[in-house]
Amino acid sequence: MNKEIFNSKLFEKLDKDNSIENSREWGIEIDPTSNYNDIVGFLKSWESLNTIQLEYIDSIQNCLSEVGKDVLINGSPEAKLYNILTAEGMSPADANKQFGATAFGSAKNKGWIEVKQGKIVKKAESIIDTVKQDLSGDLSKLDNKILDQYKKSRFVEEKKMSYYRVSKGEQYNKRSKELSDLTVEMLKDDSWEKENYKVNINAMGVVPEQGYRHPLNKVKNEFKQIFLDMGFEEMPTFNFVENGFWNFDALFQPQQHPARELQDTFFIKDPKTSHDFSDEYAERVKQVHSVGGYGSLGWVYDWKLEEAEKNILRTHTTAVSARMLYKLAQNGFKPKKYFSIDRVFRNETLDATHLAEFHQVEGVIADVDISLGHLIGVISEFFKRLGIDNIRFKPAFNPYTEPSMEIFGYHPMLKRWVELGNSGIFRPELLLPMGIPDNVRVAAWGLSLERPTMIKYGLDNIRAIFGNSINVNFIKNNPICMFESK
Ligand code: FB9
Repeated sequence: MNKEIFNSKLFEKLDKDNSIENSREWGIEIDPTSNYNDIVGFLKSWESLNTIQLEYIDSIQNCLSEVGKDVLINGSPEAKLYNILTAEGMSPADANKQFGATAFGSAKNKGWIEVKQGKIVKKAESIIDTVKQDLSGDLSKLDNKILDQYKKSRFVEEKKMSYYRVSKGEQYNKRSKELSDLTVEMLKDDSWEKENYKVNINAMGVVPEQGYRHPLNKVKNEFKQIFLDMGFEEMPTFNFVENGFWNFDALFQPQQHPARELQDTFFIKDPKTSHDFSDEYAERVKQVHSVGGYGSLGWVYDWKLEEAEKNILRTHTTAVSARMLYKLAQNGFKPKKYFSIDRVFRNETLDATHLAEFHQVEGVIADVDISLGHLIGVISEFFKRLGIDNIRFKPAFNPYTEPSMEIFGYHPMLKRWVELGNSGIFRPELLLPMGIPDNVRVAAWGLSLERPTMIKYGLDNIRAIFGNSINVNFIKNNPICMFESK
C-alpha cells in the first residue's frame, strides 16, 4: 500500500466523516490487497504526530465460515436439494446423505418440497434462497435469532477481530504542511530539503511481529541454568517412547505394580515391543526381580521378558536416568551429576492441575558414599536458588528409591507450604545389576515444571499454559521469569 495513496484516502475519509469506525474494514475498502500491518504502521506514525487519535478495539465479529462461503456460491443445502430434484424425486435417505440432515427439514418447512410415495418431489414452482440472501448481506444487520440459527448451522462463526477507531487528533488541521515520513526516494532525490520536516524522536516505532517464549520454556530455562550453575549436565531426553524395561524393570519396579497398568500408562500399539537392552543385563534384572540377590529378597514373582519389551510413553524421565546410569556403569564409573527436564506421560484423570502429560524435572547425583545428607543438602540449595529456602522432608515410598522423601517448601508467593516433589536414594537392586560399583550411591529428586510455572504466573488451571485453549495474548504479554534466590 503506497503511503501517499493511504494519506489521501485517510484525510478524505476523516474530512468527510470525522472518524473511521473500523480501521481493518476501512483498509480493505480502500485497497482489498493491502496488508493490515502497513495500515497500522501508517496510522501509528500519524498518531505519533497527534494528527489522528487511535482507539484500540478488540471485538468478536460474526463472519462467514468456509461452509457459509460455499452457500454464497452454491446456495443453501435446502436450495441445493430443491434444485437437484427431478420428476421421479429422491429418497429422504439420499437427500440426507447428499445435503446433510437439515436440508430436507428446512426445504419441507419452507413448503418447497413434499414426499409422495416415499419420494421427495418439488412442491413450489420456484424458491427464494433466503439463507443465501442473508449470508451475502451485512451479517450485523441480521436479527440475532436468525444469526444464532446460522451459527448453529455453522454458516457463521465468531472471530476475534482487533482494530482501531480513528478520529482527528489535536494537530489534525496542521497536518498537510508537515511530512510524516522520510522515504528512501526523498533521500535519493534530496526532495526532503524543500519539505518542512518535523521528526518526533519519541515516536514509538511499530512493534515488529516477533516470536514469544512460552512461559513453560522461560521457567525451563531458569531451572536449566540453576542445574548448570550447580555443575549438573543435561541428559538426552528426546525419546518419548520408552519400553517397560528402562521405564520400570531397570528401576526395580515390579511388573504387577499398579503404575504399569493401562490406567496409568499409555501403551504403544505399533511398534508394540522393542528390545534395546543386553540379554546378560536383562537376566540380572530378571534375577533381582524374581529371586532377589545383592542382599535383597527381590519381589518374588515370575518376571516376564515380554512384559519388559512392551513399548509405552515414558511415565517419568527417571527412565532416562536408568539408561544413563547403565551407560555410566558400562563405560567405567565416574562421579556424575545429571539433570533432565522433559515431557512425561501418565494416563491419569484430567483435572485443573493434571493433564495426561507434564514436564518432569529430575536431578541425579552419582558418587562414592553419597548419603541422604548430601541429597538433602543439594535439594535445599536447588530450591534456595528458586527462592524457597524453608523446606521440609517427609518419609515416602518409591519402588526404586529407599529411603525416599517427599519435599515440602514454604512458598513465599503463596504464603503456604506446598509439595515440591519427591526424592530418594536409588536401591542397590537397581544399581548393582547395572554394574555400578557397590560403594557408589546414587541420589535423585524430581518435581514438575507446570506447578512452579502456574504459581509463578498466578494460574489456577493448567490449561492456561498447555493445550489449544491458551490465550495467545497471555503468551505474548507474560513477564520474564526470574526466581530471585534469597
Ligand atoms: O512439582 C511439584 N511441586 C512444585 C514444584 C516447584 C514449585 O515451585 C518452585 C519453587 C519454584 C512449586 C510446586 N510437585 C511434583 C508436587 C505436586 O505438584 C504433586 O502434586 C504433583 N507432582 C507431579 C507428579 O504427579 C503425579 C509434581 C510432579 C512430580 C512428582 C514427583 C516426581 C516428579 C514429578 C519425582 C521423582 C523422583 C523421585 C525419586 C527419584 C527420582 C525422581
